[in-house]
Amino acid sequence: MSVEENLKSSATTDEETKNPNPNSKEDDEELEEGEIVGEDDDASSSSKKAITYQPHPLEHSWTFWFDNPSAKSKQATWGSSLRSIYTFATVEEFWSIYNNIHHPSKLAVGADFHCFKYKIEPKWEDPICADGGKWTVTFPRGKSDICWLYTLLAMIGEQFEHGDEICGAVVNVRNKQDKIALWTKNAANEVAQVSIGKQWKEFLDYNDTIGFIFHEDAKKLDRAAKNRYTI
Ligand code: MGP
Repeated sequence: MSVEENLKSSATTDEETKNPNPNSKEDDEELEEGEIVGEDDDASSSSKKAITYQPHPLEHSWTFWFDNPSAKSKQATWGSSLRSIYTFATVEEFWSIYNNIHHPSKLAVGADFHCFKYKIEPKWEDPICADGGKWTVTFPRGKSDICWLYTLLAMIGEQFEHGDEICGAVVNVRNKQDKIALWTKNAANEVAQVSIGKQWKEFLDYNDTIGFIFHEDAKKLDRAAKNRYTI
């Protein structure tokens, strides 16, 4: 089952969806999925109909962040134009935001769009990211939308064996290409990083070699930082 099918199916097969709404039906009466509360054979009761709603909580809350290219070009220090835009904690909240925002192919060149675990800032300076690093995949300009979605679904759907290692992901829209990077916590933990990188490539069906850069190297060496791991 694909990552996307997995997360979507969790919205319909979870036993929780069968729980009655405590506010509107007797505790010992089981509701069928999709049943309308208050519905019975008596047509006169139709005016009391209400639809059950049971959100599907994610393991973690996640925050979308955006760095606007025009504000970024005027900033004195890196990160000063970075803004958190929305935090979600359920499958339903994820789709409601995802379906109403621009995907990478529609973002302006220079934009950075991030999805990070709640309370982790998408910066080398964040204490949880500080000893971490990132895997990066690249795409021709405008061709990263599907892989961005699959990356989000794999993260929020907890598909990674070493999911605790994950901080978040960012898509960078640039002139020549789009880049998606997966940020992790403990760069020195090679076993965990390699496992994450391999699983990510499988989820994306991405066959080119990818590299892992330590943030510590990027801080010191900037563009000259070399991959510490490749797969
Ligand atoms: P970038 O936006 O990740 O890559 O970093 P871009 O724009 O595609 O450029 P390239 O270098 O990959 O070709 C661009 C620059 O922003 C970096 O070289 C750093 O100087 C700065 N920068 C990026 N990040 C993620 C950080 C960060 O977390 N903290 C700080 N202080 N600077 C950063």
